[in-house]
Formats: sequence, structure tokens, C-alpha cells
Amino acid sequence: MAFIFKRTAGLTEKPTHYCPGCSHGIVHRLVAESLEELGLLGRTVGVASVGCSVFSYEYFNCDMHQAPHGRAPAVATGIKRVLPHNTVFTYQGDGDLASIGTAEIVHAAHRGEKITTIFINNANYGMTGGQMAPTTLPHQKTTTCPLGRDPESTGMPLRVSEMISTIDGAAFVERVSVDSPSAVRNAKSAILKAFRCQIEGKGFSMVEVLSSCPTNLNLKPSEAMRWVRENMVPYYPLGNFRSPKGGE
Ligand SMILES: Cc1ncc(C[n+]2csc(CCOP(=O)(O)OP(=O)(O)O)c2C)c(N)n1
Ligand code: SF4
Repeated sequence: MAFIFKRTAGLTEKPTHYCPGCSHGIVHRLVAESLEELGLLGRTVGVASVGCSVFSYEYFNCDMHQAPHGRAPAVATGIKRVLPHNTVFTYQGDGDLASIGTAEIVHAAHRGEKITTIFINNANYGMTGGQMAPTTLPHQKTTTCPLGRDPESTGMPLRVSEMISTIDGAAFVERVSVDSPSAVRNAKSAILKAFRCQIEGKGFSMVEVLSSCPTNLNLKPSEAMRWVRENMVPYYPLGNFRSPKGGE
């Protein structure tokens, strides 16, 4: 009988701790499949950050490092400079990357570090109980803005991909979603391109993934996916913001 589905060698057999319907599991699978398909597993170092994905160092089947809050791009920079022939990636949530780690991601991109960042934008701080993040939508209710985010006092949500794509050292920047099968296929394609960009030495690459956090949205998994599609995608347009000159 022909195999139509199998585990990816890019993930360990440890069951993940993510809530049912959380996008972290989907994105882990896409990153792991990409590393496996590109033959990179034996020479990849991933950097886990702080947040719900903190234990990703136990899930990816490659060497992993753990960085303090927001510092993953700085840690990845050191690893890549010491091991330039290895593939190095960071896996960061929006609380981690777009809040305390804003300086790290901006300057890693600015320096053109040849690393890849997988940025999970789920519009809240998932792990610590669903507080407002820089990416929380206007009027979205969270535990720290129970009446809804007020742009008057907190500003508008930060569009990280647009910001990073203005930086010359950023070679590849794309925003994807995982709210439907076709969106998942596009997300995989972007992640493959980002890793290829790194292998070809073209500069910093980042894929932002619009993601669902059903637990803190207080929605069923399917409703949370619809919420991403109907509320996040209009504010955070999907698409490629930057690709290396002369092809991807
Ligand atoms: C230095 C430091 N500051 C704050 C925290 C608390 N903290 C842990 S996880 C987290 C938010 C992470 O949220 P996010 O990056 O959005 O990831 P998610 O959990 O949503 O996947 C915060 C604020 C911490 N652990 N360390
Ligand atoms: S709290 Fe949200 S981000 Fe964290 S594992 Fe649960 S669904 Fe995922």
C-alpha cells in the first residue's frame, strides 16, 4: 500500500503541549518538513524564544538553543557567525519579537544576518494569559484591555513585516496565514523560500504567520481560524514584501 502520510523526521516524537487548534503545531510541522526536504536537519540550529513555543526546543529534531525574552535574533547571530555553514533559525511569538525583542529583530535584519526568523503573530501574549501585544487589533478585548484595545492611548498595531521590509539587510520578508488548506500550502512555500534565501547567503529572511490562539480568544478552534481570516488578514495583508534581487 502506498504511503500518503507519514511523520516528518523534522519533529521528535514528543507530544506537544499546545492547546487544541493552536497554530503553533501547524507551523512546527511546516518548518520541520521544510528542513527535512531541504536536507538541513543534520546541520541546523534553531533558537527557541519565550512564550507558548518555549518548549519548541524539545519538538524540533535538530540542535536547539533557548534564548531569553526577545533575544533570539541576537543568540542566532552568534551561532551563525560561529557556525556559518549551518542553517540557523529563530521561532518567536509576537510578544517576544514585537515587544521586548523589537531592537533585536530590527538590528539583526539591519546587519543582514543570514538567519531565518519564523514569527508567529497571534495578536496576544498567549502563554501568560492573553495580555495585549503590540499586534493586538484595535478594539480587540484582552485581559489587559478588557474594554478593547484603544488606539488613542496604545497606538495602532505594529505591522512588523512592513517595517522589516524597509530595511536593506532584509532579503526575504513574507506574511502568510494558516487559516485554510491553501493558506497552509502558501505558508510552507514561503518557509522553504526563506530557508533557501539563507542557504544561498542572500541575507536576513523572515516569515510572519498569522495564527490562532483559540484559548485566549475564547473561541472554538474553527471559529478562531475564522477570526484570523476575518479580523487579522484585513489589517495584516498577506503577501511577499521583499525578495532577493534576481529571484527568490
Ligand atoms: C524577561 C521576561 N519578560 C517577561 C516574561 C513573561 N513572558 C513569558 S511568555 C510572554 C509572552 C509571550 O507571548 P508571545 O511571544 O506572543 O507568544 P505566545 O505565547 O503567544 O505564543 C511573557 C510576557 C518573561 N518570561 N521574561
Ligand atoms: S495559549 Fe494560545 S498560543 Fe498558547 S498554546 Fe494555547 S492556543 Fe496556543
